[in-house]
Amino acid sequence: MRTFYHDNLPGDCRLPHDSGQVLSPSHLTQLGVLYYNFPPSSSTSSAQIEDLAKTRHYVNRDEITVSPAAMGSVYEDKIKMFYDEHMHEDEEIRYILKGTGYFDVRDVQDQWIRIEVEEGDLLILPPGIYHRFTVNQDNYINAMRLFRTEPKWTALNRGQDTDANKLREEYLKLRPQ
Ligand code: KMT
Ligand code: NI
Repeated sequence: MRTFYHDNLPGDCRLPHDSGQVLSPSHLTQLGVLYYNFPPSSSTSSAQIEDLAKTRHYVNRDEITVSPAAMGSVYEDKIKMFYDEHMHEDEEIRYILKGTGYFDVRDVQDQWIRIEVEEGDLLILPPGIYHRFTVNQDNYINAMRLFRTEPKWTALNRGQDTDANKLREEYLKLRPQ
């Protein structure tokens, strides 16, 4: 995983958009973003995933592949959808099994922080944080999604409604200003 400020320049979201301003993991901790690395090739990884799932009460999981081969004609639409800024009322947990991608999250100044994820990275975004996702120019990521019995993963696109969202307000209360 590598974390840096997005350059905010126009152009395909799949480009690196690396401003050159690298950020330390503590920046993510401040925002309530948690990060682990469990290499899929390591013999201890699956037990560590089970542990985490148990502690955080994730009882279900599935797998998603974002690629033109897996998604066919809806691929470009999906890419656009994942990249619409939004929040969720539940945590968003992604364990990267293969491939690479970028999760962008808003910092306290509302600037985009880009988190480059690769195989073995596990990212937990807290409920209420504004974020978006894209693959990079390799156009391939395969990830495990963990969830509780009733996942509230509906993407709520940023607007007046989400600014007044209870989970969003709770998130802001927890986050240092
Ligand atoms: C999401 O919620 O943005 C996704 O599931 C994207 C694919 S997971 C890396
Ligand atoms: Ni999301």
